[in-house]
Amino acid sequence: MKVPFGKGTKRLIEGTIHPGDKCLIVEDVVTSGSSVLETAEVLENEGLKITDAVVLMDREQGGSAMLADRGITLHSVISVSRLLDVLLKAGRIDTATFENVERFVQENNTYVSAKKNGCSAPKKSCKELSYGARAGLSDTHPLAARLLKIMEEKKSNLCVSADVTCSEELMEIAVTLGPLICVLKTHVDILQDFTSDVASNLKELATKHNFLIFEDRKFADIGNTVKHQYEGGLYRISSWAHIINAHALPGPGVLQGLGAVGKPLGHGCLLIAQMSSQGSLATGDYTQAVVKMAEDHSDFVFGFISGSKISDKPGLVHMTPGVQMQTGGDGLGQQYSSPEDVICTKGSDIIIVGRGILASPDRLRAAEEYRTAGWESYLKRLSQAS
Ligand code: S5P
Repeated sequence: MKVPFGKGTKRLIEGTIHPGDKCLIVEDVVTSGSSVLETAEVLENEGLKITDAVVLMDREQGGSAMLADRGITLHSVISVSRLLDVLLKAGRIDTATFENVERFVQENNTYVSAKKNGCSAPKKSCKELSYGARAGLSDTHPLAARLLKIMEEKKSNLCVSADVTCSEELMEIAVTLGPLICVLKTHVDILQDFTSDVASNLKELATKHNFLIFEDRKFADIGNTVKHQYEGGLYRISSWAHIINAHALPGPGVLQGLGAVGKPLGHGCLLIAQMSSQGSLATGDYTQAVVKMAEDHSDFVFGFISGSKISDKPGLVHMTPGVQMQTGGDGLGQQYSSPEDVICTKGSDIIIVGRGILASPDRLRAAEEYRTAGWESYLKRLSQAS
């Protein structure tokens, strides 16, 4: 369609045209959608109406959203994420290949819908907002705003994962590393000696050193059960944790149950959209469905546990576990990426570091190294975007 044919009438479009007729565009592959759009413009100049296009493969790099904003619905036989899912399930590609291609697709999405994001420019020219600027946006959840402000004030996008089994050690971590971190993540159910004093001491230290407490409970049950698990039992999590997380697997009921307890207290929830462990099933269509669930429950969900940035909404916070200076694994399925890769390349906001710091003979020094690495990667990302 781009140049006149060498044969026949040498016109761009051959045959009889009745202005006002509908015309369907058929294409093999759509990436940015520009080729379909160019074709549509030529046809529309001849008086034809274009409302739909059929494509064999949607590479999901912004074409569908761009065409939708221009009134053309794209129908694809298969999408790249569906293809990846099928290949992974059939054992034709491994998890690393799956994740590399998925990341490539996300990072090379060329379009941000004007309707969804209030920005009609191609994604790459949209300005990257600072943590502080995102804190001030009107649709940022108050807890996300508080967290983003802490990050800006303390120049820290480091969350320490305090996976220890003794409460004295937990307190020592909070006292020593508190000034360097934006979030302290706990697994309270691995403590051998939990008492309510642990919770109240943690709360005091969080106020003193200006960090938030995140209980990594990974709720994943029906609404009524998670409501009890969050509010009651031995740990009374809702009385001391600012942040919790949940799997989206049970459906929105899990958020209704948790929200009934957490919302009146001003707490917030992260949805687990991807996991750092090898062979995780939280990929592709599942991850996309989690993003939608988060966006539909923005009065309680303020972000994600994910390997990379998966939503363009600047009010949502992305927290990434599986971080160490040395990439590799732990022999039990954990997979590590570096702070620079997570923050700068994958566009996440917060690094979650456990054994990278806890296993060091000098935890304070290690935490400072991770804080610096995370913060410098964030500054690099900002400077690359401007
Ligand atoms: O996908 C995930 C999600 C989480 S919250 N992968 C994870 O590793 N985590 C948690 O992050 C995990 O439960 C642990 O508390 C921490 C990672 O610890 P590390 O020692 O491997 O850094």
